[in-house]
Amino acid sequence: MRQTLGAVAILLTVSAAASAQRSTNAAPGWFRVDHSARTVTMTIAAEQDASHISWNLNGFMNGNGTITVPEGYGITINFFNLDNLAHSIGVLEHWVIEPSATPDSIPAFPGAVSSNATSSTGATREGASETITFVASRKGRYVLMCLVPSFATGGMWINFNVAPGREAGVRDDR
Ligand SMILES: [Cu+2]
Repeated sequence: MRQTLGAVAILLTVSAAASAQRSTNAAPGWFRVDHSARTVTMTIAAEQDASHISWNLNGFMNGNGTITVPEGYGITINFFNLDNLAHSIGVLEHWVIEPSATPDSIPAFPGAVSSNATSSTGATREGASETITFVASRKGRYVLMCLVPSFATGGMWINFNVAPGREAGVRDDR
């Protein structure tokens, strides 16, 4: 398991450097789209940033990144917790004004939330991983976030768009 997590950390570091361009969709190493199979597979890590102050998802936080997937595609999110607290992952309806400190655990699509997602003790633990799969069946604006209370308000959320057509990628607004 340690070797697996180490490989993920290296992959994320390399892909972050390679996708430094701003405000355009990119396909970093942790994001794979297969248009013939109509699937998108991504690796998302919960971790601390370089200053070890804030929580983030693949280095993104507070909506400064946007994942776009095509409507109707099967989505697989391989979630790794590289932090020392329990974290979770889920796709929820986009909030109207600001993130909630106590989000509900109702995903936007069946299956689009990790287990015990709102529990600060029962969510995905340090060093653990979980895979969620769902069909992005409705176009629209959603959020990919940690559902542990107060973590989204602490930064652990990014935008998750389901677009009509074949648009797919990751936009970096950091
Ligand atoms: Cu979290």
